[in-house]
Amino acid sequence: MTLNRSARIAATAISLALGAASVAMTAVPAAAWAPQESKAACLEPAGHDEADAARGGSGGDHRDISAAEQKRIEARTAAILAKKGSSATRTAATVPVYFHKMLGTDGSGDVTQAQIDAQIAELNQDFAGQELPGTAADTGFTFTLAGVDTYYNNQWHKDRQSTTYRSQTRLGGKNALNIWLVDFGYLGIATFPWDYSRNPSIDGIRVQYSSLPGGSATNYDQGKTATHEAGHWFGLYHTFQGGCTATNDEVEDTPAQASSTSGCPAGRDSCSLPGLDPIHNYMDYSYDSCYNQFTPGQSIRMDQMWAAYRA
Ligand SMILES: [Ca+2]
Ligand SMILES: [Ca+2]
Ligand SMILES: [Zn+2]
Repeated sequence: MTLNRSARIAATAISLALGAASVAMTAVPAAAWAPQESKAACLEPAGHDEADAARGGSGGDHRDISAAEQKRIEARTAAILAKKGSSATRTAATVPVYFHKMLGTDGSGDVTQAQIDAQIAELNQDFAGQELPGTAADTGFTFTLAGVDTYYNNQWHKDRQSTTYRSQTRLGGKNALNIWLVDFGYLGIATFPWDYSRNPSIDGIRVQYSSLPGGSATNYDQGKTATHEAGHWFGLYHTFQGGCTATNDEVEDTPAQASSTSGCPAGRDSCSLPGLDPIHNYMDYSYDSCYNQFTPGQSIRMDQMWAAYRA
C-alpha cells in the first residue's frame, strides 16, 4: 500500500490532535498507515500520562521541544559535564539490552529469538558505522542481549497503561536499554537521557514489534526503528529538530533540514543552509533501506550525554 503525502499528513493530524495512538488506530486501519505514521511522532507524545517524559518529534511539523527548552537542556548538560570534569571523552560502553515482548493474550505480536538476535546485530552494526565504513561514525557503543521476557496482556500489547507496564517490567540501571515490543500506531517512542533522573522507571524505547528484522512493516522491516529510537535514548534529536536553523539538532556535521524526509529522495535540499539534507542519517524519517549512518558529531554528542546521564 502506497500512501501519498496528504494521506500521511491527515493521519498525522488525527494522531497529534488526539494525542493517543490507541484512539487514532480505531479511526484508521493500522495496516494502512501505521508504519508511515509511526515515525511522525516517535518521541514521547504530548498528552500522555507521563507528560514530563521526553517529548517532541511531531514529524514534518517539527519542534515539540521548544527552542527555549532545548537551550535549557544544553545548558544543564554542559553544567553537569563541567561538574564531573569530563569533556567529550571517547566512550566505549557496552549497553545491556532487555527485550520485553508485550503480547496479546492470544499470543499476537510475537517475534522469534532469531529476530531479537538480528536486532541486536543491527544495533551493533549501525552504531559501529559498518553500513558506510569510513564515513559513518563508529560510536564505540556496543549492545549485548541481557534478557527477554514475555507478558500476555491485551492492554499492554497495545501500549495502553504504558507508565504502569514500563514501571512494572523495566530492568537494569540507567545504562540499560529497555525495548518494549508493542503493537501501536507508531513505529517507536523514546525517552531522553536527561529525563532519566525524574522518570527512571519508564526509561527506554517502545518499538513496533513488526519493525524488527524480518518483520511485516513495509519499508521499516530492517530493525532500524530501534536504531533510531536508541539514538534518542542516547540524547540525539531528529536531524530536522529546530528546522532550517543554524542550531537545529545541536550537531554541527548534520546539515540543517526544514522538515523530515520520507522515502529516500536523493539530492533533497529543503534548507538553504549548506549541505544536502541528511536523508541517510538514522535520525531522519527515511525508509530503513535509506539509512546508513550516524555522523562523528552525533557520536560526540552521544558520548557527552552518556557521560552526563548514563555513566
Ligand atoms: Ca545539525
Ligand atoms: Ca541545505
Ligand atoms: Zn524520532
